[in-house]
Amino acid sequence: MPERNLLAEFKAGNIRGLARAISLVEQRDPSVRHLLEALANGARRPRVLGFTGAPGTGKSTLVDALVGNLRESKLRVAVLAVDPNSPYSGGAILGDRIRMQRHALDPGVYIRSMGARGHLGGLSVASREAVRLLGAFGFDEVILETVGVGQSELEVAAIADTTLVVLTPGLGDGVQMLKAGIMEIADVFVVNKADLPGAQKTMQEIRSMLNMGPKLSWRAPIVGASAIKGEGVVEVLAAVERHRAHLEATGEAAKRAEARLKDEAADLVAEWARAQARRLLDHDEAVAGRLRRDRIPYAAAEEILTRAGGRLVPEAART
Ligand SMILES: Nc1nc2c(ncn2[C@@H]2O[C@H](COP(=O)(O)OP(=O)(O)OP(=O)(O)O)[C@@H](O)[C@H]2O)c(=O)[nH]1
Ligand SMILES: [Mg+2]
Repeated sequence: MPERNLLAEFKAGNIRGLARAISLVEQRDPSVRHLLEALANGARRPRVLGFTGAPGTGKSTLVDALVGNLRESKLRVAVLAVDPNSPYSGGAILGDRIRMQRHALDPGVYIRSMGARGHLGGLSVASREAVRLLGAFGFDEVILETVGVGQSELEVAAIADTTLVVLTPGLGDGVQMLKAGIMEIADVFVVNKADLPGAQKTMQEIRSMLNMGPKLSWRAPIVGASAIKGEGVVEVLAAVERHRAHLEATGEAAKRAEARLKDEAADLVAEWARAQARRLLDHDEAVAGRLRRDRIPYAAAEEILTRAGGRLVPEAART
């Protein structure tokens, strides 16, 4: 049984086992479930930092600097660069999106890219499972980097404990440069490339926007940084620590953990149900025939759910 070998490799701390497991997650291989269940006992959830922002704002450069900093505190760090524009990558490094090669030889650092295109759950289901695997493998911190396109920021925010939105000076006309929904998901704003002109103005604009918004118990700090010069990195980490302390102190951490688990369960149901629906629609004459006759999907959809009878797990997962 391949997954039993995988479990052994995993428990032995073999990084190739981890890489293989994440590839299975990417491919949505049902056997991963057994591995995750076997590893669940006593596994700690790592702390998850989400980095999002427009292309080229310097997320990877910043993450690279942060990793260096976290390593000085002896924390084991995994970086998951999720690219919503790429098809599932099978672990290949996506072009030059990952600028963290200097950590390549450090066994306390694991860097991995994942494509999310062509997967119906977006980046959510697979990234959550990858986070679980990384935690079970012993990483203390998982950094999730994703380009802010489509729904990806919201998806990152749903997975991360702390979400950092990375902006740069002069990206556009102030208020307009912030996509709808960003104010709500940002736990920390980073204005990177502060070595370029206009950083103060951008920070001021974000501040005004925050002032216009509702009063929240956590006011997202705005940190200026120049990742390329290594400036502001300590301040970014300090803001993250303050946010974490706030989550703990207010009981928000536990609430978010529960909400995340619910999201995860609901997303799995959706994924399994969709797979089951496709299978029946494509291969089951009764269901397909009903759809052809009705010319409207409701009764067929209901029949699929009834037929599933609580067994939506893909066939292969039951072996
Ligand atoms: N001037 C300046 N340039 C920077 C800074 N940080 C990053 N850059 C440059 O900005 C470009 C993009 O950096 P990345 O770190 O790849 O940006 P990214 O946000 O990860 O990019 P994507 O993953 O493609 O969205 C590179 O040429 C970096 O050298 C900075 O603090 N100042
Ligand atoms: Mg990048």
